[in-house]
Amino acid sequence: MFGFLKKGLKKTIEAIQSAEPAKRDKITSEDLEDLLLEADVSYDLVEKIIDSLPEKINRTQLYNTLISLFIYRTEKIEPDDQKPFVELIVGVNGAGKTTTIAKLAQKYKSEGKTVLLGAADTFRAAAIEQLKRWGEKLDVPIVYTKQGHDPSAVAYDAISSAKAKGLDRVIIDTAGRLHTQTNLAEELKKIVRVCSKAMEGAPHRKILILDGTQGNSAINQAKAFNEMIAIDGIIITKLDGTAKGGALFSIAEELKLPIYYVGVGEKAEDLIPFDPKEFVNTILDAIFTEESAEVPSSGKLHGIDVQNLTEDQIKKLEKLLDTEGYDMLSKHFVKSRSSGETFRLRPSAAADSIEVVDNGENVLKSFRAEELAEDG
Ligand SMILES: Nc1nc2c(ncn2[C@@H]2O[C@H](COP(=O)(O)OP(=O)(O)OP(=O)(O)O)[C@@H](O)[C@H]2O)c(=O)[nH]1
Ligand SMILES: [Mg+2]
Repeated sequence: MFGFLKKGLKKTIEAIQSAEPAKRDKITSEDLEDLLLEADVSYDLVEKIIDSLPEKINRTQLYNTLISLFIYRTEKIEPDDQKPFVELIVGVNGAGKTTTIAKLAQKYKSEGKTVLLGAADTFRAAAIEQLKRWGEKLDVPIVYTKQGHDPSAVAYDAISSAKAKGLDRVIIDTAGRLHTQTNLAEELKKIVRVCSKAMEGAPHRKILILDGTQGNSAINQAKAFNEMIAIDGIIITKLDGTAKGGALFSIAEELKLPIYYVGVGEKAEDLIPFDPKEFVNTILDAIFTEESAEVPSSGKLHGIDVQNLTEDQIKKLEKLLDTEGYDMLSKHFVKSRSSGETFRLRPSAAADSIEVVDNGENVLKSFRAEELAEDG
């Protein structure tokens, strides 16, 4: 698996290296700004990153800043609790939904799970055919109907069939485009409702597929889908075909949703679990001479996973920061109300706290982890 992501990020790495060809042990904030923009990190985020770092930045400092962008809340979902575990796949047309479904099916099969596909993209006949071909190729059963028929009925039948057969997983394909956006929203909401009628709690995971070649412009699209049906997580496709890999930073920070996998090719095996550490280190390898950075511990402080704060803990942190004169800009950055400066939030396992640090890595304020405890 190692090196897989590096291959998928080839074009992004080339873009970074074309902006800043020479590797070094420290990078100036000006050069960093150029290469982040080149990799399609959004302008707003680049500004925040630069403001929170010193003039000359080493690998550890940049690692800490970039990794913190992936502190999103991930609901713990235990697929094996539910049988079948139902996943609904949504996204605009051409994003890579059907291909990703094939990749997921292949992955689950290789883990010894039984899988059934639901062809609820009944908008185009070709869509049903495409999923059927994948089903045959991967030897996975598929529930489908004729073009133009009710997609919700397909979802219902797929779940019922998997229940009757005692299968482990159901993956449901949907249409990316209907006649209008309102039609699409209504259709998706209906599919979700009908899934829960077929099985309580279904769909267990609503996954949005984003086309990686769209970079940052995929963010608004994602927000629209999130408003329609509350997405659980994201898969980003076609990372192999784009220099815009840096957009993953802005996507993670803007949407506050986990990225489950990334697609790095057209074949069924070209899907890799997204590991923020590997992602950040792959980018940093293109910039710094230093081989690896000191990695901050992501251990649990007082039972609080500082890399993965709950909404409740974030609210508490926000209140504490407010009392101290800071406004929380996101889960990773704060702004001082008195000076207007932007600072970074840093989890510190050593100090058992979450710290506000300036661009010289000086700790301005520190909040003990226990202050964020659920009923503390
Ligand atoms: N290079 C590359 N191509 C991909 C990847 N994922 C999907 N594709 C290609 O993108 C194109 C569109 O993929 P589909 O899976 O048909 O997309 P879709 O979202 O189902 O599209 P509609 O059914 O039209 O809504 C196909 O040519 C895929 O082979 C990827 O990770 N890398
Ligand atoms: Mg499709």
